[in-house]
Amino acid sequence: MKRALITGINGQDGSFLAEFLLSMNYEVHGVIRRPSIENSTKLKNIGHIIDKIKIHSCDIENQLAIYKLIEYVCPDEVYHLAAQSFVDYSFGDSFSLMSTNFNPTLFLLASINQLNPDCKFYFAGSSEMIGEPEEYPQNENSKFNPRSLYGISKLASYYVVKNYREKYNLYACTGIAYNHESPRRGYQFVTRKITSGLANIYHGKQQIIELGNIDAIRDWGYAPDYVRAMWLMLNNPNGPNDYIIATGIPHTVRDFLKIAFGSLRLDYQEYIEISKKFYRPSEEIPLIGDSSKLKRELKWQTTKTFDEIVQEMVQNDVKK
Ligand code: G4F
Repeated sequence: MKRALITGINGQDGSFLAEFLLSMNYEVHGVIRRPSIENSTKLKNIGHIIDKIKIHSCDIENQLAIYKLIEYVCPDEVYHLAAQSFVDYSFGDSFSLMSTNFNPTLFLLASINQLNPDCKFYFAGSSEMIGEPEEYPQNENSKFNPRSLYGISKLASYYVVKNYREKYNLYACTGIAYNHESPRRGYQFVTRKITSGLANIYHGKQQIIELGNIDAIRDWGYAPDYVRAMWLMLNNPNGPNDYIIATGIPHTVRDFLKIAFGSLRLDYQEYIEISKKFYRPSEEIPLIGDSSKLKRELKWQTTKTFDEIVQEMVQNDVKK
């Protein structure tokens, strides 16, 4: 039986990945911060599988704690998903963001290299590493040009992963994932903000949703498809490599609104207010990914269309 360790196991991706690995007969270990363990409402994404997985309380910003964890669990595969993942284009709390998003990657790789060099390592990279693209769609050779500290922190980790792969021969790789959604998406991201706001409107608990630029374009996929890509990357017969994970299909926030509100026979225009406070720096070329390498080499496929993802999220929030 293979043993996997997931950082960020109670997040959207971590919880889907844990379910997927259990279905593949893995022994699944997850890392959670102590405050999350003590606050059971924060374990909502993994509550239904909590008896089937092993949870470790660990501060991943502490190098010694990471070292001991790798020594204790001795995993075959590590999926490093934990991060402060909301993209803030101000450079507000820069030090804590770097400490959360960059240091643990280095601590994990250094520990694996020393204790367990046969362990495979996945790092959750992001389209924010490409940031402000020069071409459309973007592929694995596109230029990196991050424009947020979040993107910089992910790019710094990407280079550490690449270095450990090239210098120490570790099986370490980065998935450059574009936006991916599900009913487990955090409430601050635009898709969940819309579906949870819509559910409140539908039940008479809210009047409007305040949004930023609804003509912003994104490449939105389905989170369970993206965790399958992570596993495929760690079980690649050709060895470790970096891949773009994306649908390649552009949609606006307005498209999302139309489908979401339309599914409840409502007109979104009556329920939204545009607020400059949610505006981001303008984007001339949208972040849309070309995942043909992943499809060609690892036979990855998507299972849900944009419409189906929106409908699933709306139905889930209305029911809740
Ligand atoms: O949902 P978002 O906040 O996601 P964003 O910034 O694209 O980041 C997500 O995807 C990245 C790439 O995969 C990840 F790296 C990152 O961790 C995260 O998962 O915003 C999506 C779009 C943006 O263009 C934004 O300008 O929605 C637009 N938007 C319009 N109104 C809004 C709003 N975004 C938010 N969060 N709130 C609004 O009111």
